[in-house]
Amino acid sequence: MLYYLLYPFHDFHTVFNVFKYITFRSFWAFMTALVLGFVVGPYLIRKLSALRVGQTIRSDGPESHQAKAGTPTMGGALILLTATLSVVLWANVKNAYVWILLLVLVGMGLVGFLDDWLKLRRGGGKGLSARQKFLLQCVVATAAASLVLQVPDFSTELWIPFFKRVHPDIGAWYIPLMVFVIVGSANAVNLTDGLDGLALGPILVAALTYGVFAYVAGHSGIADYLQIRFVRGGGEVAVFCGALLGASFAFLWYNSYPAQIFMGDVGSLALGGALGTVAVISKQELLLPIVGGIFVAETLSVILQVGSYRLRRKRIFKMAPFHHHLELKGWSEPKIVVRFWIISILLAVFAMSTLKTR
Ligand code: 57M
Repeated sequence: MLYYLLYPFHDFHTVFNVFKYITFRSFWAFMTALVLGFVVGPYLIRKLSALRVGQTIRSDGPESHQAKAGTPTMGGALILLTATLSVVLWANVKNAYVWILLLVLVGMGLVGFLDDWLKLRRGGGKGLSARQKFLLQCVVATAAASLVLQVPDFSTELWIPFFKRVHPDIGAWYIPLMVFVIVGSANAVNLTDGLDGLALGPILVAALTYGVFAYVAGHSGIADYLQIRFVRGGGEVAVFCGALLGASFAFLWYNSYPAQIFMGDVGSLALGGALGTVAVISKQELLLPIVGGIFVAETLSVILQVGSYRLRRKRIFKMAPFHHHLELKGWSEPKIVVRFWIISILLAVFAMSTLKTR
């Protein structure tokens, strides 16, 4: 919004030119969400505690988690609020991608909020059924995918990392692909969010990585040099990533071990869904399994565990997702979390390196 309010003044003074620059607005979107998060965070924690919006802990989890019962949850509402306000303030509000990203962030957040709220109301962790949750997520993802294909110049070519000349045009098949990526990443983050700060580390790394991808994809000169697909208007996605980064950093301040607040499904589904949407718009969705490798590994551990248990009545891990297996092997929670963050950073560095090797 500030872009439209203040950039026109550059005719009177060149200082207002800065509002044109995506790097400037991405940085201030980050700072705005960060400061808002620190200002509202403590109040929200007190409020959720007073309202007794406390996490119920399932009995079949690691024993150590029982001590977490009553931790304020649904804190993801803070991430959504601060990120959305910052995006509306600093992004180019006439850019369709910005509104599609906000649709997914808020839409997935509402699905998670409904699930969290029902768990609270019914007690004992009985939220939406898996089918209801999945269907609602697909509605949000399909709406977003359909809108992306309406954006002029959006290419339905699928760009494949490492292969510079292979980018088949998959046409309308892009819609099911986008739905798979958005719903898949939402649920992968949801599963990973099972230790204090565990999910936020990879989220921060991915938001920064995809912020860079979006910026270069939206810059025709750099996109051409790197031989990646130019996405007209794609640079604004970097402003969205900046806001997500600031909101998530501020939340991590309170979610770090020992957590004062959990994000709830309202946070994990929203962040995961938004991440998947950013990956598709910046035409780097096939790098998401690398950048979000921790999310993929955690989801795979669940699939393997459930599959093995159903087929062989035997478990592969002591418990799924994999972070619970490490807990039951005696790893401390902070050690698991920081090591997962380190792996995330290494994966992102590798993913960035593929930008040039085309
Ligand atoms: C998503 N949620 C955490 C918190 C957070 C089929 C099965 C794989 C389903 C899966 C599942 O859906 N789990 C729910 C993970 C939960 O965190 C809440 O949920 C939000 C995120 N969605 O924001 O509100 C618990 O995680 C802990 N936590 C922290 N710190 C944090 O910052 O300690 C969360 C955030 C919280 C808290 O204890 O209560 C979760 O784990 O439920 N179910 C599972 O993942 C369960 N695994 C399981 O059933 N394994 C089976 C196989 C057959 C799949 C097995 O291995 O035999 C685990 N989850 C729980 N208990 N809670 C293990 C059992």
